[in-house]
Amino acid sequence: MWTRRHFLTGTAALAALPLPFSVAAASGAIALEARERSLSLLPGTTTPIWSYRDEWPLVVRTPRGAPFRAQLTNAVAEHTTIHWHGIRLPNAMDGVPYMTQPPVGHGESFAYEFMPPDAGTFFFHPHCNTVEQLGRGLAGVLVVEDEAEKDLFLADHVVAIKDWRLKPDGSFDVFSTDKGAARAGTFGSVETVNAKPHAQLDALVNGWVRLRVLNLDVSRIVVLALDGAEGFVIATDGNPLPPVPLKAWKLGPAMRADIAFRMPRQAVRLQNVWGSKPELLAEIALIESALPGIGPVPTLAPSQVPEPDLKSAERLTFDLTAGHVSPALEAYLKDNPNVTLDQLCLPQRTFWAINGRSWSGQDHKLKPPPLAELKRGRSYVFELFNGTPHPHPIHLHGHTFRVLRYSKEEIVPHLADTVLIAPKERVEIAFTADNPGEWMMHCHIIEHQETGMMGYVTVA
Ligand SMILES: [Cu+2]
Repeated sequence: MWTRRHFLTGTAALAALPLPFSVAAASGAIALEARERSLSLLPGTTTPIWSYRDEWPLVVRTPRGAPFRAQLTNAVAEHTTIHWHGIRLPNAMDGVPYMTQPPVGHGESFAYEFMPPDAGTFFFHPHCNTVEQLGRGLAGVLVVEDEAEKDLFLADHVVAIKDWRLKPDGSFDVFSTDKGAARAGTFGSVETVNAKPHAQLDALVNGWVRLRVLNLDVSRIVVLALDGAEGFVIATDGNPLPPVPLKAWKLGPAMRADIAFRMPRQAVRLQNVWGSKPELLAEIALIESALPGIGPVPTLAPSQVPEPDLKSAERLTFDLTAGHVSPALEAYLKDNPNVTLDQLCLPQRTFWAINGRSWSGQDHKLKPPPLAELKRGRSYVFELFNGTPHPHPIHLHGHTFRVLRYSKEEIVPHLADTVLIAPKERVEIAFTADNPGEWMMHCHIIEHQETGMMGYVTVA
């Protein structure tokens, strides 16, 4: 059998190695210093991004089931924390300021330590003033590796999608507008993949390629398709599933998909087919090889997420609605695009709600009652209904859920930590509430989160 190791002795060895900006966190704590650094995103300009290390995107690799330690030091002017998105970890490590830990002020430090129970593609980001902190670049990719997977793919590439709100001189523009926050989000002006217009990758002909695609943007939805090879979705939000042929796979903000394909004797393009014409996300160039072109799609071992008991599960409904913006006001704003809500002197910037309740704000200092109190060990079905005219990617902390069904669309049931819900769509997710604590549930279009589409559930 051809394995990655055979190639490490040959001249093509480099193609099989992880990307150069990967950091292995196998021993000791990885140092993450949140501070301003400079990155060129627009030709001839530099942007004062915020990042955790000198590399962007930062990719941290760590083994599954072994202690992972990260030391956050805050060298930015406001408080911050790190949320480890999608990792089933103890509540105290979840990185939600005021709720699970004190905020980490300027000059302060915080030690995160947990054992990632599942291998897969995850990421991390702040959970306060997120539209601005994540907007400025504070994010990292966390690849949890399983020993058994290491020879399955000859190329293993990260594809990190993130847009930036930049002025022509490379400086940051305002991160949020009322117009965007009250609708589909305020979009970036510069679209990037791995901080470039598109990612340029390579792979050995006939070798199996794994693309770890992450939507790190705060607003944009992409639809993945492959041109030049037959692709398969092999994991969703880090969780393996039996290979599903890739036709058009939707990723809202915070969602991930691992894509596998066998490298043909031609370049392969990963595209975003959301709009009217396909947009290039990544180009995978070929490296000649004498590999045989046979064998099935490599399959990953399933993650050890407890299966919910659907027969005994309690059913709870969550309605996603507009908050303080009435349909009449919405129509007025549409007709008067230059009028902002600030000019209308509304009491607070609250546009969205879950079950009629809005929890807005850039941090979580003032805590409302929970959306639901769950019993530890019990199975739940959450029915999420989107009564708004915009899609919402809803993220639940601390648990991985099974996406059971959509009311308006055929889907492949799969595991996820974030589920994208189209307008007027009703989605059912199920999970076992096995992780005690207070867990955020919110939209990951960050402006929606910060203007009301945010809540939490308790598990006790
Ligand atoms: Cu939303």
